[in-house]
Amino acid sequence: MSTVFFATNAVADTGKDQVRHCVVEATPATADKAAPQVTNTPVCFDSIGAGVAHATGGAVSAKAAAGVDSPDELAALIDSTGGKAADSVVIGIFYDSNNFGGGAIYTVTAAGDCSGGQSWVVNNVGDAVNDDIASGKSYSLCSHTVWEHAFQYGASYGPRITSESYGVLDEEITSLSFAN
Ligand SMILES: [Ca+2]
Repeated sequence: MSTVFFATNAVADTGKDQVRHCVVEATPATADKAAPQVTNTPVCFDSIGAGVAHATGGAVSAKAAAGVDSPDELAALIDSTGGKAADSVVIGIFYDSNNFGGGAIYTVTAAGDCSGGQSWVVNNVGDAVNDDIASGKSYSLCSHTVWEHAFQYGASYGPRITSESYGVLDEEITSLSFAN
């Protein structure tokens, strides 16, 4: 299992309920699963605002995002940046419950969007949100597929641009993939 590291100002996780939002940088998908795989470690925060500020490289300030508590507000904030961050784009936002409820708990960024056949993976979502995600939206020309196990193994659901539920994979999701 991977270790989750906490950024300065973040409150240490004492249980899944404590973490409000984790952010991870997706890695380029590789055609050969036997090739060496990179698993980026999520950075977790105790508020959506801090997480969104980190995810957008400051394009959305923590102050602007601090009061955001609904998916619509969060999406509007991300849209206001055109999906842009300092050196990456937001390609996915995931929620604790079905129908984008229960709070946005996970943001995925990448070095670019899903145009031109570019695809991205999160090989392991990390301990803080493992088997916890239950709905999600993708951005930046991406659709997303969710997977039961790490490294895109096991059962899958998708691709979907937006998914209010993942059926039997709700709260079973351990890895993600993104493509146009
Ligand atoms: Ca799983």
